Amino acid sequence: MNATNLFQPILANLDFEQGTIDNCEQMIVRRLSDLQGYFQDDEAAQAMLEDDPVLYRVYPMKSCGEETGLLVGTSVLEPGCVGNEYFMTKGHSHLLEEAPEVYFTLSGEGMILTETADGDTVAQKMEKGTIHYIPGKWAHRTINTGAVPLIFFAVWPANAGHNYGAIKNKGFATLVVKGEDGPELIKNLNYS
Ligand code: PAN
Ligand code: ZN
Repeated sequence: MNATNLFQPILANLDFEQGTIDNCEQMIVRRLSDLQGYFQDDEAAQAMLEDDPVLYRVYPMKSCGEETGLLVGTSVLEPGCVGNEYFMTKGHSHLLEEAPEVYFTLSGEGMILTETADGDTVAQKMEKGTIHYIPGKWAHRTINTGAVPLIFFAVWPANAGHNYGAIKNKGFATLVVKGEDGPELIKNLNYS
């Protein structure tokens, strides 16, 4: 078969320190202003908006265009808090509900919250070397509970798509907050 009729293999390099991928489609930057309404302590969030810190960046590796293939990307989630809530990603489920995903933690410390539509939560600690298999239908969010960037590598189906609406509206049933002795999981009283 003629190789020119096939999707072409792609090569990229991952910088393990920075979490960047050089052959990157288009870096996504999420600042605090992109997550308005996501944190419980709105007063604290408003006060931080002047600086509008970067919460995370996503580096999607260039795709070969295979629609039923896989997408690959890294996420770099900065350390910090809004009130007592750690910096976190928006969180989403996949538009193609049954689409799963794998996260592989490269560095830093954090949590991955996976949650069903009914609010059943599974929280796992993320640290260098942990692999997280997220089955289809589970919404997922990552939280940086450490003092350095949380960097992880992700692989998901190219046709998965992202559904942010449900999480934006109702949040996650569980929150990860900074307690006296470190991260604590608490019930989200505003969860609807
Ligand atoms: C990840 C996430 C990334 C950013 O690549 O998209 O960590 O999180 P949000 O998309 O929730 O802002 C992934 O889960 N892709 O499917
Ligand atoms: Zn995902």
